[in-house]
Amino acid sequence: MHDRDRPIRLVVVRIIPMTAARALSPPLPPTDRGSSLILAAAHNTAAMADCMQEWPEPVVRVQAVAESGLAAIPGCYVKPPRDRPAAQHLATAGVGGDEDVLQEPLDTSIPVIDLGELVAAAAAADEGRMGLITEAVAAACREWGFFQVVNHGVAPELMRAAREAWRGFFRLPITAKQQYANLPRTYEGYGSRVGVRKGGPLDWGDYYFLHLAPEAAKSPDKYWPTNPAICREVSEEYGREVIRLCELLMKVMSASLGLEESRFQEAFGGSECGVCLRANYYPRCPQPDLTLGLSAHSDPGVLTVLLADEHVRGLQVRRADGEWVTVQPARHDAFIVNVGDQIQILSNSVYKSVEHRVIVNAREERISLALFYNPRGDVPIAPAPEVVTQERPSLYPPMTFDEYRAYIRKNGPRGKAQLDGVEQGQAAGTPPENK
Ligand SMILES: O=C(O)CCC(=O)C(=O)O
Repeated sequence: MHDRDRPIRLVVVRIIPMTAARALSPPLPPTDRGSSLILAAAHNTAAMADCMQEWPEPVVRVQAVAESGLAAIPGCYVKPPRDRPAAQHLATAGVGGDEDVLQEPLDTSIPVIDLGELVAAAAAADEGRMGLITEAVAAACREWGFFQVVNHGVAPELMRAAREAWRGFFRLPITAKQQYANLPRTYEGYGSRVGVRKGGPLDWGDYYFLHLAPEAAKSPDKYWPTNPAICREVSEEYGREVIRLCELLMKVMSASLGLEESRFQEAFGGSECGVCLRANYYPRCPQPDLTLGLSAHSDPGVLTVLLADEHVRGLQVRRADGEWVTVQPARHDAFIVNVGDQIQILSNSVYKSVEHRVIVNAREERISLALFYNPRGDVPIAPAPEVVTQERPSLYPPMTFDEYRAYIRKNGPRGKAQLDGVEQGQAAGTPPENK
């Protein structure tokens, strides 16, 4: 392991807010392990700010590699054998009509939850209807960390329009998209990598990342594409509607854990929660057996609402037994919802965020829209006192999302390493690779 890789873990293991860490002076004795880690974290945060100004090497668009006609993918996209998709998954991830999409055996499908009655009750301000589905949601969150929702209140036409607007963007010539090229400091814009480690492995996908909320974080004029013309307007409306769905899901998930309906929202920053959209584009790949569209990761935020491609499968979820399962969208207008790391922290690991990844396809490109509902950046998140008991003591120290997310932004997707690193009682500072 190179020295340049080591600071990663120190950013993750801090125990007090970074603002306080910055104020610490002079250095404490070297025997004070906690304090020296905090100082190291502060130092590394500054170092990280520097290294996150620019990408470490020229960014190559995956679309350009795919369109170059190479028969073999460049080595930077080749995954170690243990991370490659199994042959039978590639065979079932093909393209197909509706019958094909609906043919997978039910026992490998993540649960599908019908929100119809709840959405109607919410529209009629009929409180107290939550009990209708809390059990199903609790079971899905415990067993899978993933579920699909149908009849969720977001219009199918809007979903289709959002997909098509972003498909339109990715189909533009690369030169037309370059003006939106992103930088690692905010990630906003058109990107082709996550993580700033020089020579680090790359995934077979391009993306577009933008902030939808809070209002102060949004910069449509600076960061949102104007081509296709519909993209801004549709993204705005899509964001508004899916955020509403997230707020409903927060209530249901909070109630499903036996907490007040408003508990999650309050804990994660009330009306100041952050929301981002990541439109993913996975071009055709000549060697899908060697690579991934997106490496295994759990989502750092609260929850994610994914609109998957209506024709091409690709999302895989790691089941409790360690097997990868290809997700079968229940319908073209279904959303796939997953528990993020912050719910794992707040629930003291009763609900767990689950690793997922994306496999790619030799015959078809694939598109997906992931909307990430995140905590307000500066609110320390820790297990809710209601779920901490003597038998189940708190597993996580408080940490703000801004600090937490820095790990992923620097390192890119690495399974659940960022969460494993913050569990109380673990050897603080031990790099995930060495565990
Ligand atoms: O493309 C997909 O199906 C999943 C995307 C995803 O996991 C992400 O953007 O974090």
